[in-house]
Amino acid sequence: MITETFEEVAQFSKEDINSLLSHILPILHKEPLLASLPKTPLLFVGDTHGDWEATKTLLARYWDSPTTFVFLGDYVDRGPHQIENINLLFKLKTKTPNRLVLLRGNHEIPSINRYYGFYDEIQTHLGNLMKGYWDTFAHLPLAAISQDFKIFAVHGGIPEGLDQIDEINHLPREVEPEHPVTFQLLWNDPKETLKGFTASMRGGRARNFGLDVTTAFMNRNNIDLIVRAHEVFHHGFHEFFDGRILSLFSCRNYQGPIAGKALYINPNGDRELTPI
Ligand SMILES: [Mn+2]
Repeated sequence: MITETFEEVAQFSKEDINSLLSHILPILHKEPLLASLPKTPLLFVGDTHGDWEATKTLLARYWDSPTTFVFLGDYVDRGPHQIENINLLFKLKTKTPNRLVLLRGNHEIPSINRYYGFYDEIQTHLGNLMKGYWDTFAHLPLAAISQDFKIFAVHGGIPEGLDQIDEINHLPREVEPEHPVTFQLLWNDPKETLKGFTASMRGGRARNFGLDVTTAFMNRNNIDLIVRAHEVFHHGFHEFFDGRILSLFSCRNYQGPIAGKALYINPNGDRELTPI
């Protein structure tokens, strides 16, 4: 029963977490940075930011079916149960690595954790464990591809300078992402009415990207849909570029209530937005 894992994670000691981090690292290390999704039903989940009730609700709803879960990153910072949220996902990844894919978000980065809360949560409640989390974050996959459903999944968006998506497998595994392609996969945003790539309000090396570069990327990589997260939408989702991109937000509170959504893909490839 998956609820037993929920209860186990809620009781974790510092020693349990140290053990978990030592077990997950070799599993992630041998998996590629571009995850290949199996031909099963898929559930895509957007930012959860410590809303482990949302995470548990979605896991419990689909766990007893042959669904593969694709979490799109941003598990920690900001929300009320960041530690339980990330530990639950890491625990399930170690127990059943083929059941879930945990993409890296821009909040699975040391400089961001120091600013937005996860570092303080860990230091306050558990002491010196951050290196273990940060080493693990560096091994999370940066994107996922479903060849069967022609879906590309990523936390932020398409980056400038990425021609073929399997080039993602050659990116370095960096604790603090410096490679411009890695950085942009985690940080970029689509913008209607824009052409090409332009500077982003998010600063740094983040970019906004337009319909033209999105269409070109999808055509040369044989993609029908890009699923991403990274932006707050109060109905839990937003479509960009005539439905070429679906943005998901799956936590239920973020500076006010959110009607969080996840995306379920059934075996025929039909899409269904599921409330949390
Ligand atoms: Mn984000």
